[in-house]
Amino acid sequence: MKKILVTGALGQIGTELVVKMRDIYGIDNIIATNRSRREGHELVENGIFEELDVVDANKVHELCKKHNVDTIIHMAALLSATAENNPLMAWNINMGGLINTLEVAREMNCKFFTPSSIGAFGPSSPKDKTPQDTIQRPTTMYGVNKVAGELLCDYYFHKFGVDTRGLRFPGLISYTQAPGGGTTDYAVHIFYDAIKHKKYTSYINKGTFMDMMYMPDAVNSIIDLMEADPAKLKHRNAFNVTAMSFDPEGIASEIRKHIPEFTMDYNVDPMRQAIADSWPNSIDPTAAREEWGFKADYDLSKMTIDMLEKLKEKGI
Ligand code: VAH
Repeated sequence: MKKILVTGALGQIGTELVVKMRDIYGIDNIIATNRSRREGHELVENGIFEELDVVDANKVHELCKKHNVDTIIHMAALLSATAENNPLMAWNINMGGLINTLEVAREMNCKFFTPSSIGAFGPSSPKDKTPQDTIQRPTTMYGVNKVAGELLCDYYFHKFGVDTRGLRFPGLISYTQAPGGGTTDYAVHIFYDAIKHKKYTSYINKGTFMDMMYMPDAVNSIIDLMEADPAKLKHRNAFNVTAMSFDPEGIASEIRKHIPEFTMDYNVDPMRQAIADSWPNSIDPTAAREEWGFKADYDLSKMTIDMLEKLKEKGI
């Protein structure tokens, strides 16, 4: 990978991914793109930044040609809760953006990454240690987008030889850029409220277990997968990856080890609870471990320490 274009670069994953990739591959080799420019943002002011709405096929093509990219990291998409509130817009953006970027990858012979999600599984998928290869009948628009996206990326690999690779991400927790419109966002908000208010009201109910991962591990897994020997990949789109599985009570009790007075109550959001209930309690990342050496460095305890420390440094 020498010239890498990232879509959705100012999003929750993109923000940390671009910083890491600029550090590894050189600041002039990473083209950060986003639907809107945010003046003053470090990624906009330092390095190459372009405005790009991924539903504009011509603009996708124009920027990839202009910068002669050899790799596309396609992150721009609507997350599960936003998608469930706007299903047609989600289809247009999530699938329109994907086909536009895949087509340019085909024309320019680019390596290609886009994330899938545990949301690609549904109520009829095995709930615990969900296997890499199993039934995928999601009941959300986001899940439909992710399953269709996985199939489309595999198609572009088998039909056109595009080197497509993907990861089924769990909920991602980060302190740099808050997520927007996800179901697992509670696991980020809880840290901010614990520091600011010493209490949090969870919209996800107790006993609702979901896979989670700290953002540094997510960013490293994208880079490790993209650098992996293609001959070793039996799967491509997309690998199960996870670091931990917890419910709101689990993360609350870990936070309480550092903020003893922290309390939590519940005001369950029926829509996001229904989305969470349709997802696995835990997924099995064995294929990722065996095929390209996936590993996560942060467990719940280590992540909690780092999140609280970094958010306090930010002055939250
Ligand atoms: C969401 N954070 O909540 C995303 C993710 C597994 C969850 O796909 O929609």
